[in-house]
Amino acid sequence: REKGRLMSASEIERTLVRLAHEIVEKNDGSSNVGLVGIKRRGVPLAQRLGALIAKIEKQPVDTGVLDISFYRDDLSTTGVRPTVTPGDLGFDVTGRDIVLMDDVLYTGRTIRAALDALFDHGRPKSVQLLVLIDRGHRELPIEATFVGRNVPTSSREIIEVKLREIDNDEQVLLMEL
Ligand code: 3GP
Ligand code: 5GP
Ligand code: MG
Repeated sequence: REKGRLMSASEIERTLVRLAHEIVEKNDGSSNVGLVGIKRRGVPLAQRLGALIAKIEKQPVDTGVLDISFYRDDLSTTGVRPTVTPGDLGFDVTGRDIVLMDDVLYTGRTIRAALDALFDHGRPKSVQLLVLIDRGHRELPIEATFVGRNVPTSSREIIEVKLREIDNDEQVLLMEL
């Protein structure tokens, strides 16, 4: 059941423009920055932010992909445990200031697994985290460096992130089970 729209297409676009400027500001430009999108919806976010930063700084930005699959884990409260499948990331992360990106931050388990995967690929100089939506309910000491929107949720609520590259639709909805 839909409870409301959190972001329209133009709000998503403006938020990404703001986040691109925040990344450039924090990293004193973009020359050592590398963007890494996590699995499905983190990937178009990384590509779009890469294009926005390239436009601001007038130089291309390395952009890569981390592939993460979910396997059952009966010990975890959600019934799934994020596990990482190795593969080519797209560029060498060693010595770089890496900005990991995902659509929604929830318990933090995906990010924990993504950090493991990232360090299997090399040794970054620093790792920052960007999420479009932080919905709270962390189960690990993980926080995002850059946040599109903080949305306090109940555990029965779900954020539906729709991106045109994947969903043929572009908006963020708050749903209730
Ligand atoms: P995405 O990462 O491509 O956006 O986790 C697998 C997919 O299920 C994710 O796709 C995510 O969008 C979607 N999803 C929606 N609600 C939840 C949720 O509460 N937990 C998890 N783990 N995934 C969810
Ligand atoms: P975590 O590992 O932090 O619990 O969950 C983060 C991952 O699960 C993200 O990759 C995200 O796609 C997915 N996720 C968790 N909760 C939600 C939600 O409410 N909506 C969406 N779209 N994805 C979610
Ligand atoms: Mg995701």
